[in-house]
Amino acid sequence: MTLAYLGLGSNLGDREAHLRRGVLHLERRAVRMVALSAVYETTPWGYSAQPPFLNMVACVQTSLDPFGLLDTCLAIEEEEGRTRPFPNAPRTLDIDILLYGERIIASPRLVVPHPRLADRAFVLVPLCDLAPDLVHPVLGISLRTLAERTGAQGIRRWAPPPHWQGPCPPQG
Ligand code: PH2
Ligand code: MG
Ligand code: MG
Repeated sequence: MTLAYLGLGSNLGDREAHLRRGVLHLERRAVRMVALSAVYETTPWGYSAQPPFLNMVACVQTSLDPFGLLDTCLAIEEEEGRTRPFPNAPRTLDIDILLYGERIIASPRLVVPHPRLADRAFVLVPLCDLAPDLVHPVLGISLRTLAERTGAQGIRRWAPPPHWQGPCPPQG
């Protein structure tokens, strides 16, 4: 079993429902929730002509290997109706592997730690709710320090850490 951190984001449709259903779907697929961050409303990073995001981070324990976990995340995104008309397009649900134990992976399909983790306040701020003292396995710098370096701009706490349980509600 490995402890991993997943970043969830949504900026289309019922954003909170997509995050919630993402968490509930993960729990049905060999992924046990250990802790959820608060939910943050965040200014779009990169392609900015799109609606604001809700972002959060889940700490999970899983028996899936990193590529199995990646396939699981992609399958759940698809179930939530995600389409990919162009890079960084608005999306119903995005689930990214941020960290997978201490593993460092650089393959064409998957790079872990997430390659843009250190630049992204929308990931680092919720990550610091859960593991501020964790050290980035490549950079050797704590997540707290990385978060401080971003200035944490455009990040607004939107809701406390949720307690989502039970059956996955129907989409719609
Ligand atoms: N995801 C991106 C690009 N930009 N900006 C915010 N605020 N939140 C995101 O989740 C996000 C983004 C690519 O995955
Ligand atoms: Mg992403
Ligand atoms: Mg993604």
